[in-house]
Amino acid sequence: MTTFKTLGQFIIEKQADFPYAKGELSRLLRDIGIAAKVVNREVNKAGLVDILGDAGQINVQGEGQKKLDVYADEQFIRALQSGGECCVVASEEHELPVDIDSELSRNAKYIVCIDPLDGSSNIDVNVSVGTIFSIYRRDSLGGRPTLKDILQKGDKQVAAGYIVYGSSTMLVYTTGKGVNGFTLDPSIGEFCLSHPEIRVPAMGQIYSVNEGNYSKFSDGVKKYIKYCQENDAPSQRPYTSRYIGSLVADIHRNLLLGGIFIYPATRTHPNGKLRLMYECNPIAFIIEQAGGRATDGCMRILDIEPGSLHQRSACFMGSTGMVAAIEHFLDAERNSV
Ligand code: P6P
Repeated sequence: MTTFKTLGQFIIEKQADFPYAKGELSRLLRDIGIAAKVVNREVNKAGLVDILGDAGQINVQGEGQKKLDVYADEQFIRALQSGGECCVVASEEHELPVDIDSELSRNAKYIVCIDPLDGSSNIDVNVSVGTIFSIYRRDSLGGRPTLKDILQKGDKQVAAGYIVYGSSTMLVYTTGKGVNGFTLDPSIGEFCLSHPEIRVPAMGQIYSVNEGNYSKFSDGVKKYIKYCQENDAPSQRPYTSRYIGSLVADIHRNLLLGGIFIYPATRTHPNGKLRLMYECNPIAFIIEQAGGRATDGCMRILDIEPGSLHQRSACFMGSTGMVAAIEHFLDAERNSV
């Protein structure tokens, strides 16, 4: 039986893990939790009000922006502006960083990279969507933060998390001392600790990949998929393919049950599709903190040196044993060239 504890109580309690903490990161996480509740309210009633459909704009990714994309982006930026603990936001919805230059945040030391509403193509068909965030401490002192402050390796994250707006709404995050999950109780409007100390099983039987791209995959990825289709998992049960097309939903399932999420380089996405700064890095941080593994097929995702804000990366993330298995096929492919 998990002790009743709200996200706010948990954040304050865990602040003791950081002897020099002055509460800024705690307040920043609180601000993100507040925005998550506001976005959740709109996601939950998306079908009832005219907030579905395209916002008629195209984002930096060249993707049609859904109204909820724009709304979520506005709500998280607004919460971070009013909270005063963040100096700049790098958002999937903005080509350039959004400078949070206000009296309140003048000396803020945290940077937030965020995908305000991931999986938004699923909004209109009522499939789970999510928010993904990554928090860094700025390196530079004084003046406005620079792009160099933002483009830090994933290994330098001070915190990362996601919100999954699904059958229930959950916030899962890490500050580098394990992973904890909180479920929103709408009756009291609080995220409550529901999944303490999440650990991803070392092996699983679920593989998540868009097999519609099969013809565009490398031989190594094809060999892994074929292996899963023709063999039983170590549990002596057949491997299972599960793919929702919403990163947060696919990762959340594999985090809890064990499994691997695969978005490899393909002919149409030679560097992978998912963005390093606000999708791969935060998820990789969470997966590693839960005892799993996250690589781009060659190296640890958290060791990738970012070159640009919206750069993409291949990713193989989840149960250690399953990521190691696909790396075996990828290594064999590289060595056969
Ligand atoms: P595909 C959603 O657009 C997203 O960024 C992730 O949430 C998801 O995992 C991926 O793209 C799905 O991509 O090419 O399989 O539709």
